[in-house]
Amino acid sequence: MKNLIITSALPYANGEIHLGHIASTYLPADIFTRYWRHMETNVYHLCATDDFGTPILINAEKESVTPQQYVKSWRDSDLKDFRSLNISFDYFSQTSSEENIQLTQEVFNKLCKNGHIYEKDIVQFFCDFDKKFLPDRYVVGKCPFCLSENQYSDLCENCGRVPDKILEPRCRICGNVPVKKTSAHYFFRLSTFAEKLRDWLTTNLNLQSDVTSYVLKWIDEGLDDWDITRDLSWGVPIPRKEAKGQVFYGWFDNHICYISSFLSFLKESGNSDGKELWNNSEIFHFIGKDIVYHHYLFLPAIRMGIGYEYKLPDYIPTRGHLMLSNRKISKSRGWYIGLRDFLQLFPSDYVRFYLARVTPYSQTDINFDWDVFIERINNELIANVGNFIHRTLSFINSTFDGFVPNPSVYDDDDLSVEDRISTTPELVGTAISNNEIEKAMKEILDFSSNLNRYFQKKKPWKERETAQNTLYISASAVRTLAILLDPFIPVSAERIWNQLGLTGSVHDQNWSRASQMEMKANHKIGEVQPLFQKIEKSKLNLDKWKVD
Ligand code: B3M
Ligand code: ZN
Repeated sequence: MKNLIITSALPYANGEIHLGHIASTYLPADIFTRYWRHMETNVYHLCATDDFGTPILINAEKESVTPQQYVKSWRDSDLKDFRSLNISFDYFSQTSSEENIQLTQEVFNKLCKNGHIYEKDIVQFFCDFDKKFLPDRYVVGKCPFCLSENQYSDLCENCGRVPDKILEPRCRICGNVPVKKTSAHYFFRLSTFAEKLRDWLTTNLNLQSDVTSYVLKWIDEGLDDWDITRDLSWGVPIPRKEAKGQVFYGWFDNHICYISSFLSFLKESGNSDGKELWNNSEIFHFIGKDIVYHHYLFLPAIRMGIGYEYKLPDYIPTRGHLMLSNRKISKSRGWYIGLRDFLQLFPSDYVRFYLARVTPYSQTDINFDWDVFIERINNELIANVGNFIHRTLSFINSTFDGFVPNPSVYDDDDLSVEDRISTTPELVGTAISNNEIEKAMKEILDFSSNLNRYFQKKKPWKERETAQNTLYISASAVRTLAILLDPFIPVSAERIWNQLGLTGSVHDQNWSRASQMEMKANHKIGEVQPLFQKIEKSKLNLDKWKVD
């Protein structure tokens, strides 16, 4: 059986999950995972919290808790949020786990042995006022590549590059100009992997070409070696006597957690040969476009550096940022939609439906617009899909006492619907497996529109003779819809399944059976209820998110 390992980028244990994370990463990964669970495959959807780093330490200090307590509370909160949106992880670990610490140190030792690490004294920013070394995000300044102001020293959000030497530095905590201090650091020789990376990027045709083309440009410009040491107490300790008080940079250990969580998960399920299974699986790392550099260069180079002991990703599905009413999301300015707030107003399936409907498989930014959201829920999810299902099931109740009628000889209209039932599941499945979730959603909506037209044309409330065929076929189509919708809106799909009075769970149905008309004549359907409720904008309080 085919094995798929699917990872979603690890959220920092340092703030709430918002719709931006969901749209670019967790929802696409979850739809993909849920689809593959309907196919005969072993699927493992893994994630973890990203626990280490200066921001987390500083925030824990501010709240007078230990960093362990701090990350635990965010981990609990993230898990709760993911569950409320029905993101179905098989395993949710954390980068500060014993297993990850151990594997990270092991990887470092192997890299040293293979000659990919060297030591160098570096001069670092130190804030005399805060009495701290100021790594990464704690120094802001001007990007040396694109000259954009107010960028972090480890990632320019304007051009996406990792600036080695930020211009006009300032301490982000207090705003003072930091002083410089020297300490010995370990460096990973990323530069020596340029050709191997170029090779991999150009021969792995599963990668999205719009991404690889700019990553290749970065290689052409020259790659800098990576400083993987931080003078900090909160992180994976560097396993060297002389590095006492130093830890690894979070981006050294966090992606190793993809592997360590898989190994832990398997071990807990009684399988100790995780490495072999990893290497016999297709590997997918789902990410947002802001962490392309780390996943297309750093991560593969480290796996190469330890002798390909764990295979490289086959796919790195990468998607754009979510905009809110066409403006960039900014947590500090409060311009974002927290998942928890959103789910207080709407059922989880509404956000899943909408984001799946508008999220392309590309770098293009995704826009969240309230009017479009309301329109799509009301007109597509409810007036199209919900309407067909509800009218079919209500009609069976009112006219056939809740029993699926017995069909007779089909006419051309019936045959054409039968044909759509047999072909649509494959179209939808292929689109999902190509990661084109918005295309898959359009196929389903198209199928459903067609079903509404069929029902309308056959007028079963008038045409008593053909009504039995119409309702038998429509009930079968509802069953097909339940399976097709399951990866996207799992709660509603299960409700449809129950309203059809079918046994078992829709989540356990084989995808190929969606293309068969398996409703039995004389089958008694379940209790019928409207699936969705229209959104009435006037009754919503959206003040919090008003565009000014
Ligand atoms: N924790 C989140 C981010 O930079 C970061 C991802 C790690 S994935 C290995 O968006
Ligand atoms: Zn820049």
